Amino acid sequence: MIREMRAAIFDLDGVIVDTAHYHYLAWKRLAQDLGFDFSEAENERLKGVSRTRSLEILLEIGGLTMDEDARARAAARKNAWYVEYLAHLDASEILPGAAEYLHSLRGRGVKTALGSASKNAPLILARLGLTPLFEAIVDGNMVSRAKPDPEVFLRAARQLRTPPASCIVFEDAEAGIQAALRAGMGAVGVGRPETLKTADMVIEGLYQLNALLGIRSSA
Ligand code: B16
Ligand code: MG
Repeated sequence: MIREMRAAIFDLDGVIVDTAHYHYLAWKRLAQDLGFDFSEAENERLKGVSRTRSLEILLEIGGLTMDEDARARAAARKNAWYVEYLAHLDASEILPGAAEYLHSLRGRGVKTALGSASKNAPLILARLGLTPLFEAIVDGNMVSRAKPDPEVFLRAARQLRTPPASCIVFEDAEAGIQAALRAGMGAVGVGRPETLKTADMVIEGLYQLNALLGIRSSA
């Protein structure tokens, strides 16, 4: 289906910046504190998933159960470590071509929004110096239903005053692709076609779109 892109909605982790590694370090630290190891391969299961659900998966991997209070405390400890790691984040960690692609969209009058599960998204955008490139920011603090529910992307479209059919979502997680499709939006997968099977198209990174448009990408 060919559609006019009047608005572009971006996931954060895995599309604009690779914060997955910092999430991994913080979850691994929690796992070790709880007495089990947590591998990078297992961390793949947490990508794009909310903090609460990530903890449930981690506990399942460690074969542990916790009551609600203990889970809330564990998630808060993990987040404190994660935020500590984010203190060192800077613009050099923006994924190749992301900033240039956002600039080019704005230059062509395409509206831009962020649609991320992360409650730390505003902090991350500020550290990367990217906040001014988004007209709307919808993050994990503003939604009650996680991807694959379309809530996050529908809210972003509403804030941009753009009908869903004129929005394209850029996402690295299959749950996010599902959310975009359920919202009635176009879905561009960022990553590998094997893992993003239902996307309308898949690219390796935003730098590829710059190449098509003749724009030079950083890094
Ligand atoms: P936080 P995205 C997601 O970001 C991450 O991919 C996922 O690993 C993380 O658990 C989730 O945000 C929640 O993050 O703990 O910072 O609220 O890919 O939706 O931009
Ligand atoms: Mg992501």
